[in-house]
Amino acid sequence: SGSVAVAAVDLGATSGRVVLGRVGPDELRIEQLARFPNRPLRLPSGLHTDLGALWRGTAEGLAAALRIEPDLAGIGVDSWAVDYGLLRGDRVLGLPFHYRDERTARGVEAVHAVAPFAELYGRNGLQFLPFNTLYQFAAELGDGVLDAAETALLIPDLFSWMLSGELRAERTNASTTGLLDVRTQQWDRDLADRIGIPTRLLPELIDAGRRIGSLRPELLAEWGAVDAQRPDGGGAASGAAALRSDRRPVDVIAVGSHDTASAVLATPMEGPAAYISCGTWALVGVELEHPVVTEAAREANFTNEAGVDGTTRLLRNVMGLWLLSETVRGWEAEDGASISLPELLAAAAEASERAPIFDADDPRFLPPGDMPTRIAAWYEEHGLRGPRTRAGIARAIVESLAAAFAQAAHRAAELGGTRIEAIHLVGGGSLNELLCRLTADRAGLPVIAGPVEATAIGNVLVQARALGAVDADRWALRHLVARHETVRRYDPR
Ligand code: LRH
Repeated sequence: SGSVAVAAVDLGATSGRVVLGRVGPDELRIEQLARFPNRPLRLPSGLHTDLGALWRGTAEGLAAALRIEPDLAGIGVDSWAVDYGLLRGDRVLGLPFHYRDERTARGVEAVHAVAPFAELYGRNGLQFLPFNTLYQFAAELGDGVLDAAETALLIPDLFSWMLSGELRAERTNASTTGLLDVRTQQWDRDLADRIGIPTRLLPELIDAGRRIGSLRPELLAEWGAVDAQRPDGGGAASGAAALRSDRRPVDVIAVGSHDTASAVLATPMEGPAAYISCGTWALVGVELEHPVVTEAAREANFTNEAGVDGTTRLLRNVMGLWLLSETVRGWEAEDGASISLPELLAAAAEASERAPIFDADDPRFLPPGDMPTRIAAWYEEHGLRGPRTRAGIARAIVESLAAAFAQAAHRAAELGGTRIEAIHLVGGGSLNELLCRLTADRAGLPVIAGPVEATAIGNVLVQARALGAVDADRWALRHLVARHETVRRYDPR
């Protein structure tokens, strides 16, 4: 049929998943095979990512993929941006830091002392976010660990290496480090040198759609891919799927490894539109052919991230569902019982208590911890009466997010010199009806919500195209998404 089966490993801020995708010229089917929590670890050194838990979940998901689809042709990995693991030879040096770890403040100071933000923006085109990789590196300078490392790999590159043994830096995610030149799309070694970041840490760059390597044979063997012909294979006896000894290797393929790059690729835009990729973060912007590195864009703190196929995402990070999830997490701890999000949102939709909106992007909301208290403090400092009830607080959060979304979408269009007729909202946030409705109302534009799994779909599509199962530019890929996924439209009132 010309269709191909591939597995997407999609690691998000709160959970990771492995998705099996089947793609052909008129086929796009995805099936979630594994979902596992991603919970940061608070250690003496700070906040870290639980690499072991993510690898175990990935391994179990990929083993399931190989069981269901012995002809699995490709694996692609995407995740949140900016974070990295350090390698010396084939050893991972400790657990990656989590970008919400507050050590980065040190790094910001150190970097800006050498290269002020205005200069950085001219070189890397990135909005200021205190956790951009270059600040994280700078915060680690002097504690000896970077000195011991030979290579730094962003999280998806780290997983691709664990899968294939190959060291590469996929470009869309490399563009979030602050060390990629926004014009040449090459490492800015000169900048790294000036900050004191060893340039040997920066691996060879690779574009989405290129093959990284093959799945290591020992993993293929371990994940149930037993050769039934071999007497010790035990394929039939153990019930494991038997793989032919002439089995083609499984390709590990570079996808838009920055989750936002994959999500935007699979956003079913068909005309002039803005997108909001809304999960823990909300990334609000427009897709362009070229970066916009102007003073206006810098002052509005808009970023130019690299997209699949050489595109630019001119966007802003808005705090996203983090505000809500961290609030709920606090209440749950207080109650010692879990809270139903749909019920909370229903109460928020009906809430009689209406507070003014607050600045969802205030940096105080970045670290984990007591969110309602921080929100209350914001209102107090601004001489405003904040919400008191839980429904009222949830309403204020959603209302404030919607306002920030609407503003960022219009601003992106203005800065990018494009028109927008609709806003596409993809990711987990697309299930939040109140958020979609309020965004449409505030923006005065229709919001088209879905697909929820845009990131995994974007991952799968790039692999399928690399393997020759579809021959399509990004608009044709989006059209495939539009034909096979259902979306929901919210018209502004
Ligand atoms: C969204 C995301 C975002 C980054 C943040 C660290 O998951 O990749 O684009 O800014 O995580």
